[in-house]
Amino acid sequence: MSTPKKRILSGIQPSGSLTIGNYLGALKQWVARQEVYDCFYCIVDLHAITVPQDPTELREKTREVAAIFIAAGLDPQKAAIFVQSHVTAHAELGWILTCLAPLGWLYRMTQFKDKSAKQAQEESIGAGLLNYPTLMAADILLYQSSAVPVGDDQRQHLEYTRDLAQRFNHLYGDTFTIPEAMIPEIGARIMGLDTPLAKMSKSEASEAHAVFMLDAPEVIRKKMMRAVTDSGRDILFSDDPEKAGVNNLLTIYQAFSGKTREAVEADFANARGYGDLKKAVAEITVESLRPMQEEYHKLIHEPGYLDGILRDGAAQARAVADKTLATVKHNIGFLAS
Ligand code: AQP
Repeated sequence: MSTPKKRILSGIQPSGSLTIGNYLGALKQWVARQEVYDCFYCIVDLHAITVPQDPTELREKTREVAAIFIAAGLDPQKAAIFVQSHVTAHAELGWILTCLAPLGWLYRMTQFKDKSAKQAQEESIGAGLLNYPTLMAADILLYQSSAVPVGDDQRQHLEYTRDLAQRFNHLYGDTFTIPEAMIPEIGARIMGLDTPLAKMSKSEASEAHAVFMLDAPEVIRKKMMRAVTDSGRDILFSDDPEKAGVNNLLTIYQAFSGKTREAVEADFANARGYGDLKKAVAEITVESLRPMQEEYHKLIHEPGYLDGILRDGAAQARAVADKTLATVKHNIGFLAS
């Protein structure tokens, strides 16, 4: 008898255009995992509204992200691809877990500190921003996921999810699978091109900050050539904060090429300076994104096809999520409807 596949879940916010950070840290490994795991991948629109979003743009971005998922290689036959708000169990379990979540745990979250610091006034910080990790815990726990493929920035939220699940299981009996973080060895934290000590983020305003998956080749080249480096010449991997820019470029090159660190450094042993490095990173990025961009530009003109995938994905997701939610409701003492 064959053992059932382990389940994984992950999501990306439609809060802007996807960056190569989102691709290398998350999407690329999602594609690789779909052969081996029972996969649920969602576009987390409920998370996106934790900071202000324009309604028209949010709708467009949600479809754009769906098209990028498919263009990058996610296969709706192998993975359930859906929009978070289409499965109401996420919001319901999110509320139930909110009632269990200690405020102290939430105030400690780095993402909350970073994102709330960017809001001009305290009154404009939504409570949703503070509660973000609780909704993320609900996303993961609804599917009884054993692992969550994410970038390094989500490590703390994963720890929080595990703590909250253990708290629930302790209070109400074994209900949730305790999930593990699944962080890629290479590309788990791509840094901003203009701020190599901060992670690349899709909602950062500066044009020099991120390479987007849909950027045209000339735009990618321009951004890479402007990337912040240092006054040295050594093209080697390094943990020295001074060398963070060069390290980031080498990491991008390594993640796209699939080469070892030694092979990457060997590729640049005879380079005449950082200009050669930047050119090579730009070219490998352009060539790696090219097939995905071509596929994307076909798919985005087929909204009916994309919406069909999202509808089917939501139905598959509901079948699993509603079952967990029913158990949760029973265990905490809600009267059955
Ligand atoms: N720079 C990054 N390097 C590696 N992985 C990254 N991820 C995000 N940025 C990097 C991973 O992408 C997945 C989806 O992230 P998200 O959309 O939920 O939000 P985020 O982590 O907050 O990403 P952004 O791009 O910074 O979005 P905004 O600016 O809207 O907040 C996650 O697995 C994440 O680890």
